[in-house]
Amino acid sequence: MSAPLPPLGLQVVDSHTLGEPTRIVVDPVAAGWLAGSGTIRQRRDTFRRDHDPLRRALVADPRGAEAMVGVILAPPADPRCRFGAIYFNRVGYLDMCGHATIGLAVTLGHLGWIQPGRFDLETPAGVVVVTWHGGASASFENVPARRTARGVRLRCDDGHEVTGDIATAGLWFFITSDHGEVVEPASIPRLTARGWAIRRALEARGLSGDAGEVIDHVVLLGPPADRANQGCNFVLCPDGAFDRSPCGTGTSALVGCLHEDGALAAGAVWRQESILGGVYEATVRRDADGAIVPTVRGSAWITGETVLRFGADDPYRLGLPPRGAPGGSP
Ligand code: PYC
Repeated sequence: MSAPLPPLGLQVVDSHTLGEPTRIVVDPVAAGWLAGSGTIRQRRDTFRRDHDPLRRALVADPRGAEAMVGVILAPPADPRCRFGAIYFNRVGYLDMCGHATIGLAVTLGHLGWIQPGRFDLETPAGVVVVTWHGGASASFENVPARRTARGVRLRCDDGHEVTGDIATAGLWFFITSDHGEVVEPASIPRLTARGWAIRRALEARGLSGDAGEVIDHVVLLGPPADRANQGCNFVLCPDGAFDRSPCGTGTSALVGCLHEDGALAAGAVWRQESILGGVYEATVRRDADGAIVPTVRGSAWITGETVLRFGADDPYRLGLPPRGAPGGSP
């Protein structure tokens, strides 16, 4: 099969959630890329098989940006849901993304496609309950948070030892306070290097999610810069960029661990600061099965309503080639 090409023009709405960029494809042509039967997760997998080059066309250089997460909307399979969505970045797909879900709610509100209130969203990770509070404010009740390993000691290839937890809340995380770095903007290159060393150590130990998923997000915790908040984080994402926001799924996984440790009561608010100072407010509740269900609230702002152009003679209409490929970029 020949590689799919993007249409000559494609409508998108861009936003940032506390600095972390999201690109929502709102062009009706894109729903056709996810057409067919099956769950959003199954249709995402078919998109990956048949249309993957479109992913980099949308979010990699020169049209996208490092750290950008793209979202394509599609009709849900789950009758409870109003929308379905898939998430992706320059290097692959995300089963769920918190900052992009907040960006999605604000974008749908901006377009007049929703009114303030809640709707159910089918994601590859499961059903997420999204609330647009009006203006820039939105929240999502995530899929349950689960810790699968506690106090995991890793020896990194730079000789450093760290101890942390493996947890999930739509994505997989290694979460640690014991990393030996100062969590502040001046340390971002060191924190990035520490995050990669932890990822290599996880891989070397064969540690993964419970269905073999790569633990591809690393959360390094530190004290907050603002005493109104409870903690600060640096989150290394799979494409090597750091999350400019406090990471919606990472905050979900963290509050799940805190609740299990007895450090956060159900309903109490945890204010999670990002390395850049943006704040998410998170709470947890226990559902009828005892699962820990996190809710995260944050803010997003529209940055552009654009028609992306993919000229037929543009050598980079599918984005710059990936890292490691000839002429490639990160
Ligand atoms: O907010 O969940 C999140 C997220 C994941 C990767 C980047 N942001």
